[in-house]
Amino acid sequence: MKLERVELLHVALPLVTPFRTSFGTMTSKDTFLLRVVTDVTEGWSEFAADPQPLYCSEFVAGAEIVIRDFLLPRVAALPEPTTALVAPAMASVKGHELAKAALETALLDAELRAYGMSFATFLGSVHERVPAGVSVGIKNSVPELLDDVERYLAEGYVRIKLKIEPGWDIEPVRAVRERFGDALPLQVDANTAYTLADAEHLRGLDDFGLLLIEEPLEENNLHAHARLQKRLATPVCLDESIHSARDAASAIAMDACRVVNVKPARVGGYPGARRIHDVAAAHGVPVWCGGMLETGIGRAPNLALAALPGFTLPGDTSASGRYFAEDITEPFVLKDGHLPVPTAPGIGVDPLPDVLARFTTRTEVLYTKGK
Ligand code: OSB
Ligand code: MG
Repeated sequence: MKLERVELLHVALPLVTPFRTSFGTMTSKDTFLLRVVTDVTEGWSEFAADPQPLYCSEFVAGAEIVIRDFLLPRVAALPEPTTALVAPAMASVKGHELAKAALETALLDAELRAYGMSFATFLGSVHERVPAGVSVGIKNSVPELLDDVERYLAEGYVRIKLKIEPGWDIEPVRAVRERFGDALPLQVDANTAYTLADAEHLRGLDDFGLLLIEEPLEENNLHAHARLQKRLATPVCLDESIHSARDAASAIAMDACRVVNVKPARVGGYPGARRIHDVAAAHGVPVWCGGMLETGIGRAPNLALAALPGFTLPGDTSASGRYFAEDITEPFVLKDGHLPVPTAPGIGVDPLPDVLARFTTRTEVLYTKGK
């Protein structure tokens, strides 16, 4: 497999409803897709972060530079850009896991398409469909939140995650429990909005039988999360703080988390995500697949990952319609609360050319062989 061309397509897809978290409000998914062309086939991926570095330190414009100026020259110098060689070739560039994940995933897609092998087979997935949870943003009022949760439950979602922040935590959780009962699988995500000084307040959440509280404290502060876990019955789950299997091993050893949210992009790609799954499984720690409001291009391989045996909790892998009126692939549709794991070669989906053209705002050629 020879690398011939790499294109970057900026896309902007309006969200069906604004998504508010403790770090900001998103009204559209603005990111880029990578299209790699080899002498055999092509491959696609989606950069997972946003135009602003508010969820994580990486952002769209920065990632474009990192891929073009630092990652691609290293990958293009390889005899073949196969997955086994690509990650080691990029390793001398510090950090930038989401940028690395985008390039690695597009190349892996091309490689697997050449073999006729799906992501699910490559990763070792064991399920044909995965249960779907939904992440519900911060709302202006509790009645508005209850209406949204009711609608998602009517659509079939099997687990609800509420975004929380100081001033929007105990009250919405209590209201959802009162309205929908104790049996509803329910969890919360603070996206780093609290400090250890809030431990007593967060202990108030222990009354509600939550599955977990996700990333309550600052990113990468495993020590503080371990101290908080000592004071909470609710399992702490880490998202932002886990960038590698080593991080997962440290966090589990310190009891800084009892659950891990695995986002392939945040950990540098799918092989890295698989390693976190393996480390967690070896410790009996459940994992689930997070999301970044991906289009179908990013969602498809996430569903394959979510079908690994250690993904024992429902993920944030929701249907296309939860995000977009129109997706750039054939839409993922919920059936009995589940989404199908793609079976076609590679990521298993392709952009719909006319829809992609309509949502593309700018295209850059990052690499052409021989130039
Ligand atoms: O913290 O899990 C998060 C979306 C964007 C950035 C960070 C997060 C989220 C979500 C939604 O919670 C996940 C999804 O539905 O894709
Ligand atoms: Mg999160």
